[in-house]
Amino acid sequence: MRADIDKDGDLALLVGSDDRGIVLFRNVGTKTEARFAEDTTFKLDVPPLSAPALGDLDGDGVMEMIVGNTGGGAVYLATSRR
Ligand SMILES: [Ca+2]
Ligand SMILES: [Ca+2]
Repeated sequence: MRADIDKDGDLALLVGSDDRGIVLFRNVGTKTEARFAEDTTFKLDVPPLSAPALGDLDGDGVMEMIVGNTGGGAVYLATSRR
């Protein structure tokens, strides 16, 4: 899925993997000519074969993440304002 997770105006990719949790690819190109590179500092341990989804579930203007997985469960990850 694509989202502007760092609010700098360009989109990043959050991708579920089979054994590496959620992998983040940041746009290291431009807004009009995107080029994605993995952010190896991003670590999010979730069950195998997970799939992320982002949305503002509680309407506070900050996105939360829900991660579905093959076990039929889901992990809810809340963000916080700083
Ligand atoms: Ca961004
Ligand atoms: Ca929210």
